[in-house]
Amino acid sequence: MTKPTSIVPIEQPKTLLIGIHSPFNPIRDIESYYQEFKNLAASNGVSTEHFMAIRLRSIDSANFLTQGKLEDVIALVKKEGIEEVIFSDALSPQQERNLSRLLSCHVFDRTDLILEIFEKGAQSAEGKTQVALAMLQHQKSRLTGRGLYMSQQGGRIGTRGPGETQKEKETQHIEHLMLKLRRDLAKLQTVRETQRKQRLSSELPLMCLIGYTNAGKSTILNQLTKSSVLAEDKLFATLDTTTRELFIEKKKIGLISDTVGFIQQLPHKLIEAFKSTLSELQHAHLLIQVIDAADTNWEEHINVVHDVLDELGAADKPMVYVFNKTDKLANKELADFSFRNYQPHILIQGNTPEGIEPLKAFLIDWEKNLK
Ligand SMILES: Nc1nc2c(ncn2[C@@H]2O[C@H](COP(=O)(O)OP(=O)(O)OP(=O)(O)O)[C@@H](O)[C@H]2O)c(=O)[nH]1
Ligand SMILES: [Mg+2]
Repeated sequence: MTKPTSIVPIEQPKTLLIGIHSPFNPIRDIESYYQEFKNLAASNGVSTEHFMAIRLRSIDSANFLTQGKLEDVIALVKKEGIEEVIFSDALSPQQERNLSRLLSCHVFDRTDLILEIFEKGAQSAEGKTQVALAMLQHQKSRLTGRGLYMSQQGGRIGTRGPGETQKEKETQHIEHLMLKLRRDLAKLQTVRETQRKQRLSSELPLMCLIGYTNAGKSTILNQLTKSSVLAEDKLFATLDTTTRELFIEKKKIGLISDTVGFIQQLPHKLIEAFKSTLSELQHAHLLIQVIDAADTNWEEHINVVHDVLDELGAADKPMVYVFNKTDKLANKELADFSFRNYQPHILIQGNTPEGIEPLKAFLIDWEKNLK
């Protein structure tokens, strides 16, 4: 995946995507999980031509794949001349290293894939710093364990061989860089905090569009505020928070923010890193959770969003569930029945002026009742 930047176009390596179905990943609709994984790869410019689905009954702690499956993958990698393999799930640093050696090619996991999308897509100084911090944290965790292997080369186990020293040096270097980035981030956060205070002093209610990636948040922001925030059929199209004034029928309702989307198994490092961007949520008067109603995993997506909100300390905020993309539903009434546990909720089609009307009506009522 990671390529050095160069003006000469570099040919993409031949990549094999491996979709994992295991007891540790209890996904209801595995096909849609695989599709999401392929979308993650495609959003990163990785070809999805070579895909292999693997069902595991157990996970091998050292190599992730059990022996038989490992042999299947080795054979395919040889036969197709595969140069890099990406797994749909997270691998431990040791599993990633062992697989890399056994398959004789680069091995990446879901976290690498997501981090790289974020790295390529971050626009603002804050976004870029946050991603750089998350990447360094990831790199640091990848050093763990290597020390023992390296020091065994240097002498008896238990002695501090040259490997350990090398690892310490690298760790120190990374920690030094991380410290610098944290300082930069703190400065940027001060600016954000000042802007927020100015906004709060205006006493306008703040609404935040939140939800799973690709649910349609930016489309809705654009439709409501006639903006032109990037909205596309790509995972993590939005990485920075955008705030706009919201007028409905010429009445100023408040401020509305579009935020970065969530995804299942969102690397913890990224949640940590994006806490400052997402701090907007903690100040929101209303969370507008956008859900792709046509995605068979919609309920799991809601659970993912709730887990992340918990982690961000924003789980108790008033929320409206906005089921979007109703034009893609075969039976709207039946679907509405399955959404009944999520209240209050509305159904919309965010990409047309008529389709967004129920959300406008809801927000007008909500604003009236605020007083
Ligand atoms: N059919 C249909 N497509 C929609 C609707 N709303 C949004 N889309 C499409 O869904 C895709 C994702 O929309 P975005 O607005 O970028 O989604 P997002 O939630 O902002 O995604 P991230 O920023 O990646 O988290 C785009 O291709 C939109 O055109 C809708 O109501 N119906
Ligand atoms: Mg978006």
